[in-house]
Amino acid sequence: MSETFTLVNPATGRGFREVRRASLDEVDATIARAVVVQRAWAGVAPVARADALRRFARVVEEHVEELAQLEVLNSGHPIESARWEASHVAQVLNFYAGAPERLSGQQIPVSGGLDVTFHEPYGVVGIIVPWNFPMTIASWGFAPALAAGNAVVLKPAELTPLTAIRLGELAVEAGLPEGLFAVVTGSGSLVGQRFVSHPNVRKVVFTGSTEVGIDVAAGCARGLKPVTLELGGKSANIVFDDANLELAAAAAPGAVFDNAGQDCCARSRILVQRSVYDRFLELLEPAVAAWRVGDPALESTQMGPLISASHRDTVAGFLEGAHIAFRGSAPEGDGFWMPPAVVLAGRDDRIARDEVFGPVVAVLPFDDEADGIRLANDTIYGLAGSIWTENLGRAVRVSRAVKSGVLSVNSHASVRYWTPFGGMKASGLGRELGPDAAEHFTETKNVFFATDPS
Ligand code: TAP
Repeated sequence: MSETFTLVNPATGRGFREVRRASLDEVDATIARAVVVQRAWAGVAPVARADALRRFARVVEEHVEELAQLEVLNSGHPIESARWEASHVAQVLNFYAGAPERLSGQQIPVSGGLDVTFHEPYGVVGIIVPWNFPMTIASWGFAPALAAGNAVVLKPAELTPLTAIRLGELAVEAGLPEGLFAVVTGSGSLVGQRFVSHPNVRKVVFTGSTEVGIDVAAGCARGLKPVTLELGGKSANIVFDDANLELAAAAAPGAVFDNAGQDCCARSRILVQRSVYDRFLELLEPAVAAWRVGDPALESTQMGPLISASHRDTVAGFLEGAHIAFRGSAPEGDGFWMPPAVVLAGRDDRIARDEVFGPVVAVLPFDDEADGIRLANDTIYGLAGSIWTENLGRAVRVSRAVKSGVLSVNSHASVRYWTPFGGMKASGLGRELGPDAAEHFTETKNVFFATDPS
């Protein structure tokens, strides 16, 4: 493996920068330094840790435009999305800056003394990030982990390291100790695996494919270290015949084609009640035609290119032999462009079962509520999903019956930093974000103080 990796602008297909691959010795040295820095950080007064994270948040806020432009260049995200993502990182930091002073333990009644619990940080936490949302997914790990008194070593995806590298620099500019939040670039098989196998990395957070996630979990099991997994999805957008069909159809393209479908929460299966199936498709077609695919630098753009040529080939493979009902448009040229596609699928078709991770949606009919629930759950995954109905009782019944970690009714919103996020079944283990995330980066210690030592 060469010592550097060439970054390619997905909108032009042209290489623009070389990034170093860390060696095993460098990874080990970074972890060793993190061990030392973490001891001091855990001893910092909670209010001072909170202040440090608020300063980090402010510095990120001051660099939103720079971070957003890096994401446009490196990942092809539309500029408006990239600005949202960079602001989101600052908000996540601000939110978890409130955690150090709120990590309260318990006082438990025990005779003969005082029994209390402490939330102790793990030590060094390893965070492995995919290429689809390089900034936001990184922050979901590093902000609560730091707040809880841990050090963080973070590995961005090799394809998209630029915003993570910059966030590492901004942490130091904001006054966080050097080495407390260390970004290590390099391959998953070397850097990522070392986080898994190194005895001094005491917890791992992995986001990416289910296949690699299973390997990571197996490696963590060998080291008896906890792991949080955010994996793939095949989320259902369930449209009942009592839904506001106009709203449901207008919202459907954004729910699956946002970030060119490279989103673990993409509603990549639209399940439509048979009685309104034709009408829904009639409404969906103009909404897909209006979806603006183009230059990610333009504020009017809703969807940019795919991340790489090879990923585009993989996505295109799903369309071979598929019954494409209609497509949107995309620019011609050297970038990794692909027009969105709407496919009419059968329940056993590969496109209705496997995660495509591209701008492709499978539409399937269902008969009644029970059949809709059965179809929604007919997948190994269980990350997100949406339910469109005007019937409150149905909304409650179906949202309790669909086995997914994050559901929305008459909406596609999945991600808020103050509500929990994560998947069931093959979509993952554990939860990120929400009020409890900092606690997930601690382990409980129980201490009994005898009042009458014997
Ligand atoms: P993965 O191969 O799973 O990569 C995700 C992260 O894990 C990257 O940082 C990767 O590093 C690292 N990694 C790879 N092999 C590893 C190993 N053996 N040990 C530790 N870390 C390792 O995903 P991908 O190649 O980016 O995408 C493949 C498919 O995964 C996609 O098509 C999609 O279906 C799914 N995916 C899902 C998500 C989410 S959010 N659930 C995100 C991305 C991809 P390098 O890339 O630097 O090698």
